[in-house]
Amino acid sequence: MVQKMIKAAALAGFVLTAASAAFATPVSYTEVGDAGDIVTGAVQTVTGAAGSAVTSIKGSLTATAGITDGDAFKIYISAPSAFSASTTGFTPGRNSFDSELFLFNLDGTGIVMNDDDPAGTGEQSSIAAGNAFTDGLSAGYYYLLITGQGMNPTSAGGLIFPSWTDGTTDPTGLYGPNPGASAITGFGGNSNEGGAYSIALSGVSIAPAVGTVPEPGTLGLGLTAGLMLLALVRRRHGKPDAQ
Ligand SMILES: [Ca+2]
Ligand SMILES: [Ca+2]
Ligand SMILES: [Ca+2]
Repeated sequence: MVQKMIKAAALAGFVLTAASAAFATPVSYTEVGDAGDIVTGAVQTVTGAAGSAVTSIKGSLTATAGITDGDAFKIYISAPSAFSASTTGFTPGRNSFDSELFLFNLDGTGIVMNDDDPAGTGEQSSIAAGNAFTDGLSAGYYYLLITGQGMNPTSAGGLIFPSWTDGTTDPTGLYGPNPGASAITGFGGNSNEGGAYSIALSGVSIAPAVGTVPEPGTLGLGLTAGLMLLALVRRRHGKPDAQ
């Protein structure tokens, strides 16, 4: 009887522990104040409960005598092959401008960018899952940058990405960094585009807390919780330990 109770209590504790991680509420992050652009101001780290999926980032690019505002967010890409970022899901009052999306390594070197959605839905931007630039990435932290069209990241090695204003580049492509490009140092040009945005995300989450799921330690935690529960039950019922 006691052994059955131990097993049941241990199982309950384990299920509770596993469930809390598996069913964490998805995070829709909202910019606090104004996020920096990697070069100027502080990049904002997307925060929430450890292990939660991050489904969107909402914020705004503000016009001040021409728009020179870029917003960068530090995101944890947990599933690189599933990673996508898109402003194409227009909702009234959001994404009603010509955006650009960029993904950077934390050292400021470029990975991929898109100006206009490759699927041809308009001037909003989309980095779709399964592209050659993000498929081979390791899970970890990256910078996601949004600008209005016309703000082009530059480096000591020149423009980091092709610019559609070169007269030959199709703005609907996905582009990796130009040969010779190095870490971002600033922007060439500014933009007349801006406003409120919502970036839909997949393959992004809040990084799991160190030492938790799915490590074997989780089992130990569940077992401990279960045994504590059992001890409580037995104390309440005043039953002596069965030997
Ligand atoms: Ca902003
Ligand atoms: Ca900004
Ligand atoms: Ca665009």
